[in-house]
Amino acid sequence: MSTVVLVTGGSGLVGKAIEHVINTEPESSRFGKRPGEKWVFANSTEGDLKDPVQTEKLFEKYKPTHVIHLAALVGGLFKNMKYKLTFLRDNTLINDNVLHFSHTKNVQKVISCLSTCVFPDKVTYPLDETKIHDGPPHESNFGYANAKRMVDVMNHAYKEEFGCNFTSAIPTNVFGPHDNFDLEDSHVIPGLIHKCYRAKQNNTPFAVSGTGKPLRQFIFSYDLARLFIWMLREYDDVEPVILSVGEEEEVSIKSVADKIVKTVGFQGEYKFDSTKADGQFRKPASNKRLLTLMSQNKNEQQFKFTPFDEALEYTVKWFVENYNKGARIGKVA
Ligand code: NAP
Ligand code: GFB
Repeated sequence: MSTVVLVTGGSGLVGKAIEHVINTEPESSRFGKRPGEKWVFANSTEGDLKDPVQTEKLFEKYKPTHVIHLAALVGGLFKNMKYKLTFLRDNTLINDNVLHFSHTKNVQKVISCLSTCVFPDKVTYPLDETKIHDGPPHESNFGYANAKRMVDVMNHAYKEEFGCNFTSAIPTNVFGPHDNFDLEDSHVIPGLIHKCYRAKQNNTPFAVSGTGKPLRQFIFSYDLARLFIWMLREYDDVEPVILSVGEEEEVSIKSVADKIVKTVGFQGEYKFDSTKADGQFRKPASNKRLLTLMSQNKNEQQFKFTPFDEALEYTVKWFVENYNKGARIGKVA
């Protein structure tokens, strides 16, 4: 039987990265396409996954054997703070429909995408896969985080009642080409790249939201894409896997902003707007389980993450080259 991999959310940051990797890695290599395999990258124009009728039609159209489920209402700290119910409801509906039709249409395997913000706010660090349900998530994104947490609960319930092979991946903050570079609603790296670029163009100050003190771990979207493909090929357990760089790679927002200033080549006034929220102070996650699992395959080399500075330079270059050619820059005054 042939393999059809349906990637929901295929037009987004992570979906585009998986498409890039699957089309550029050597065929049949660890992260490359396999013979006879068909990959489908669906976006919302193919069907609104909040709607069960449209979701069922998508599954009937492509008859996927495997699903990488990325589609979600996504946004940075400020969008999450503004639309808590919408994040909760839209993502709950999307996830319920995708898992329900994956089950009823006999999909062999589903990997759904969570986020390290699903973890409790008050918890011992580093985060690991055992701690997801140990307390409430940070209040800034409790709508999104609770909807995403429920995927792990559903995965276990689908396994226990129906024997489904559903699991989840938990990435840290992601960045790369095809990100959402909107000035208000985006995540910090694409938001600051766009703000810094505009400050340079317009000779205006570059304002970073918050104090710059919070810490984050960032993963380059192409690295994350490889890890999703690894999970699809080599991981068959319901328990989630954190997909992250090492704990020692945690960086402050200020240091990220400094690097963006340097990479964009901005030389004007640069300031922090501490009237704006900082969000969760930190959420360092351990990638120990990921590296242990990946190293079980003795035929393959150890996974190498792209150095942060290199990935940031690549992303800034992509943004500048695509600014007038379809990059998601949102509304610009
Ligand atoms: P993104 O760039 O905003 O892309 C979202 C994707 O979901 C798009 O393809 C979008 O389609 C699709 N989508 C949204 N609502 C939909 C709906 N109702 N029906 C069908 N498709 C819908 O997001 P991303 O950053 O790639 O995120 C991918 C996954 O990674 C998400 O599950 C997210 O929660 C997770 N994640 C992201 C980050 C991060 O830092 N970005 C961190 C951790 C986890 P259209 O293009 O047609 O709107
Ligand atoms: O990427 P971000 O929004 O995600 O980063 P979170 C927020 C941090 O960057 C805060 C600072 O400390 C902000 O004060 N920051 C500085 C900015 N300038 C900006 C800017 O221009 N835009 C943004 N967005 N932040 C999101 C969650 O949290 O991370 C989501 O809300 C999701 O649910 C995602 O899980 C991965 O790490 O704070």
